Amino acid sequence: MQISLEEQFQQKIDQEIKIEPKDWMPEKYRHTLIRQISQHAHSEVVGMLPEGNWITRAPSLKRKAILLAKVQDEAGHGLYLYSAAETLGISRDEMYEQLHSGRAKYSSIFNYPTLNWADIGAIGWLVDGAAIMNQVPLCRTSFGPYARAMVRVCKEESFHQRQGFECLWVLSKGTEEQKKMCQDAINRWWWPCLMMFGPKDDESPNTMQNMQWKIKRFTNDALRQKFVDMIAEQIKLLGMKLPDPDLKWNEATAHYDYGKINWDEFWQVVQGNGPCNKERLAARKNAWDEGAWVREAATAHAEKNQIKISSMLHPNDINLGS
Ligand code: FAQ
Repeated sequence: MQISLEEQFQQKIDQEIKIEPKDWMPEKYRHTLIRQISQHAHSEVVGMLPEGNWITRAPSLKRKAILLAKVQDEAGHGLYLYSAAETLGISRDEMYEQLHSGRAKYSSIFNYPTLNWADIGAIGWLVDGAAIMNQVPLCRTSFGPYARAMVRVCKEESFHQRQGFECLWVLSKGTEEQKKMCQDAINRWWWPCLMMFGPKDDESPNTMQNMQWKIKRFTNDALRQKFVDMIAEQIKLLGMKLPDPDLKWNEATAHYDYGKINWDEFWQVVQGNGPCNKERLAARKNAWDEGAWVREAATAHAEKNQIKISSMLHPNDINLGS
């Protein structure tokens, strides 16, 4: 019996065979992967900005070294992800253009400000914690290059989360003022972190198809719940509180119940009206403009090398002969 290309494609996915760049794939699969991977890459790169804000003001050399390493890791994640997206037939310049023109999204979380040092701990513990919860299942996503990139990303994110927790741990055992800073940062980052997982399942247009294609392994709400369950336990060790009066262990479901998320705020931020959207985009565009000379110099250097290599070659050198 003859089956269509689309059916063969779905069969491969159902059998857990990875889809590779040169394999046949439905255009919608290619398109949704370019959308998700490029937005993920943009998030890593824009995500360097809130933390970069504190590199020069880190409270000690040790904290500065840790933060520098973390921010560099995020740049690396962006590069692996841009490379994975390029295998689907989009150029890096096109992806940057989509970011700079506002056509491509990046994670809502990076549109919030880092007001004090405790925010750096909260980003590591909560933002990287949410990122890992979402990204560990992506190591098994159906598209090979994305899945392989995520393996290394997740190893590094796990170090990021631990350093964030340790940073808050020190503050939570410090002076009254340090304890207050720690609680204040947790209060400000908690709800935006829950929003990172995306809209509720019944308002998420992409989830159903993405689950069938095994791009996503869990729905937005399922991952959000896992995150709440993890953090509700970890925060006990810090002796701090999550800013949610409705947070309560539910014996019947064996999960924590939690309060209502402000979805209006989420969509406002996604649509460009969050506290730092304009500043973040302006910083990225500025980096692109200021980097023009580097791109030109690198291209000229590559072209010069190419000429040198081809002029060094004599026809005899490449005659493999009979
Ligand atoms: N922010 O139908 P769904 C990190 C958009 S990396 C902005 O549910 P989908 C590392 C969504 O794009 C963090 N937009 O969409 C780090 C779609 O719009 P579109 C990034 C959002 O794709 C840590 C629309 O809403 N991680 O943190 C958001 O099935 C510390 C409808 O949504 C990834 O990108 C949002 N939060 O599920 C770096 C992971 N949520 O495109 C520095 C990979 C949803 O149709 C420091 N991505 N939207 O116009 C994913 O897993 C998925 O794309 C979701 C969204 C779960 C984000």
